[in-house]
Amino acid sequence: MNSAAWERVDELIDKNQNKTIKDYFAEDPERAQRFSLEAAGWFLDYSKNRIDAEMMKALVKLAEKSDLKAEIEKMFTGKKINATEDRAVLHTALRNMDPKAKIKVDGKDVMPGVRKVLAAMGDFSDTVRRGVWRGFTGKRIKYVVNIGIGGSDLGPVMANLALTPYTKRNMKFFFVSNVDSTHLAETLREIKAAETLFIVASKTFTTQETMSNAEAAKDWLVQQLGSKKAVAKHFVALSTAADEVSKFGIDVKNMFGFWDWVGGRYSLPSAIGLSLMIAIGRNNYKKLLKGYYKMDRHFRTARFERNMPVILALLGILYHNGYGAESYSVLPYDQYLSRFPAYLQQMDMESNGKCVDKNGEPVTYTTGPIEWGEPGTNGQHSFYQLIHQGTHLIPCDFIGCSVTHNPIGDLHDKLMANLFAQTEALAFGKTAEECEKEGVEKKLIPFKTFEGNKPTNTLLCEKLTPETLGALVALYEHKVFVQGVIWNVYSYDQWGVQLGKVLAKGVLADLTAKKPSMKHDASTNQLIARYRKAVGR
Ligand code: G6Q
Repeated sequence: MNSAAWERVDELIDKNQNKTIKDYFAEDPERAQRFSLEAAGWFLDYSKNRIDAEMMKALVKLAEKSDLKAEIEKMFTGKKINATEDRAVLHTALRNMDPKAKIKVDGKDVMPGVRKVLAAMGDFSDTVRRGVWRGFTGKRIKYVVNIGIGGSDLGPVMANLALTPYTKRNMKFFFVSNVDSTHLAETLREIKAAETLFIVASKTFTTQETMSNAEAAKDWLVQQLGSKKAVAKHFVALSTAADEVSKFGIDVKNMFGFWDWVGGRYSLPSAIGLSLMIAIGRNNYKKLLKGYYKMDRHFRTARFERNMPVILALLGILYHNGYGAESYSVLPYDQYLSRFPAYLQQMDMESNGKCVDKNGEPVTYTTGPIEWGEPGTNGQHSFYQLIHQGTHLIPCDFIGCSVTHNPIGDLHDKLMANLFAQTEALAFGKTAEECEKEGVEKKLIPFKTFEGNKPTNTLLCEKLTPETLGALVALYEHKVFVQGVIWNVYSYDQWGVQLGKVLAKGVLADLTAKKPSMKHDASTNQLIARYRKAVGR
């Protein structure tokens, strides 16, 4: 992190240490408008933060001194910024709607390939949705089961739920990820083999969980339909690994490809989105990409002072590095966005959960905040207490949509009233004097006083649509990117995840072998022995 630029931010934190968000509002009547902006269908009000114009200037300087502008261009133009894997990072190419766009990786334009796969996905999803694609026994497809994990699961799960109003209601969509057999078993109970399409989603097509579930699903299907030939009509693959796909037994003509420059957690707008495209149709899927693209363009072109992803990133860094806030919470006041915090968890924590910088040196500051959250108003009845009155500082992003898909009486007014009221209470709190005026008993005043001064951002869109969802995902993708640039870490590798993939193999051998090696530590050996005994080995 650029130390001179950071020092200035630190100085301002010291200078304003006795000022609260309330003070800032009292000082500047224009504050709400000054610290708000619109982009790609989203309105961001970030006025309820511990900032003033001077602090924003210092934060923008930090971005500039980190060469952010050049780094953004490197990403968009296909430079190999994922250096530890020697790969470009081009999820933005997947939703580039400019028909003339050319983006080269290793001298080759990637855009024709992107457009070709998108068209093939569109044609395929049309045939499934219209009942032209039939199962082995001639029945239409009614159930779609996406088998994948991590980046090959979380995006489709989140978006399928988020866009429920746009989904084909006479079809049912399932997502099997966990290698816990319960996940697959409970799904198989809900579906009929003759009417099911399994989508095996795996970039590498070697991930233990996905391949085990896919093999088990294949056995079940063959057994249910009585022929191996049924596989061709009930299995398709989403992958970068054609060899592995055909080894598994799926014809590569039923494979939708993508490329090594699409990271798992950024892969929703690639072939990995096929289950979503079948659910919402190719036109709505295009609108989703359009939303992504709008935010991409905003991010690439807006000056940092008016750049939504940059502002969110800088505010995050202010609290994380300046105030020691270890986590932040994302609180969607929209039931359809229930899985959005979980989706963001992977995007943020897998990307910036890094402790060495780009030179391989240990970082001297903290990186990678912990992201968590639940939809409102539910969270208000559980963990908000800690945000209001606990000892941790937890900056929050509140997300709301002005128009509901499901108007019932005044429920939506109440939902939004809660959202706005929470941000108000968090910022302004309640003083002892206010409690006294309300007639609170003297001995209870310390417990009923709210310090306030808790920072929040509020993101509002008119309605949750494919387009606004795409823009929202891109907003956070770019926020994470900016933070990675400022922390000078590689945001696009994930060696910790790779380690997990290897570790379990050695233990599995000891769980199942006739003569286990038992070469582990005493605790692990004990657990293995106990398990073996319980299952009779
Ligand atoms: C994502 C991660 C990880 C990955 C899964 C599944 O960025 O790399 O979550 O998506 O491990 O990998 P496959 O798609 O190769 O099965």
